[in-house]
Amino acid sequence: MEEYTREGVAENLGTRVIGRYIRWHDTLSSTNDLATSLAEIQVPEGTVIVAEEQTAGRGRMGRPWVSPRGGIWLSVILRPHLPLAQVPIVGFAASTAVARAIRVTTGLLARVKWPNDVLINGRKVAGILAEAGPDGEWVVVGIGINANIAPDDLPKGAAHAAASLEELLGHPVDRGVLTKTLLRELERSYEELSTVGPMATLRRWREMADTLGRVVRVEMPEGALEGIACDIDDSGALVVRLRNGTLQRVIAGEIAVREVW
Ligand code: BT5
Repeated sequence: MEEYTREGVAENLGTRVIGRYIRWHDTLSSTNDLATSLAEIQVPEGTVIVAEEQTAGRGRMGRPWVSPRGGIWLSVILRPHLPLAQVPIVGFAASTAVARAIRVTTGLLARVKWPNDVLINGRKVAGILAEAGPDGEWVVVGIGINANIAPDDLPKGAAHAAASLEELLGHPVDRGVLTKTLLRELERSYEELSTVGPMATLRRWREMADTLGRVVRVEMPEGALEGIACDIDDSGALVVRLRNGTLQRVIAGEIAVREVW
């Protein structure tokens, strides 16, 4: 087992940018809180903040993220030189990196769900919270992976049943190895986005997508709709084909898969 410590993760990491500085904390309110304040004071790109546990972990739209000991809770500070409209693609690059790292480390078939969830057999094992500064000058990518967490310590009644990798594997996952693999995969995804561009990122995301081609119900701030999730467009919006054939772009919302119309 690789030790799950700052030194263990930093040793032979081999990345150029992601993880060149790693800050390790026992307890934080939220790694995204610390990372966003550090991003504002010009801390170098690629700095990673890890916490063994979070007391106020956050999801999207102010939702709580349950983060007890045993999980992987970290944030990465990025300074992407991307047009503002392409900043959301960073979240897609991150979710494909998380899914790949889980696949490589555990052999479990992790898939991505719009916008940035990671599911295994329809159960949520990881979530990503990307928060951008003014003009997209910095982006903090917060990643939560339910690594070694007992089922009783995960939330019940969530939109997607939560699961931990330990529960799905039947044994604990090596968090040191998984975190190293994750940082390497993130570097690869981020470099591809920065050099090749968003189309390459979105192509990878589509290959690992859980929801495309299925009937979904979308809950949005302005109401709900149902249709077939047919694609994501260049800006990362979900394209839904309604029953009458119209295509509708969804920028923010929750999707749930339905078996039938
Ligand atoms: C997310 O939000 O999925 C983004 C989660 C990001 C967490 C990381 S941990 C490191 C960094 N620091 C932070 O404070 N956050 C990031 P969303 O799609 O809004 O999902 C939130 C919903 O998932 C909640 O309303 C619950 O229903 C459910 N949930 C909460 N904790 C969970 C967990 N540990 N596993 C699975 N589902 C969970």
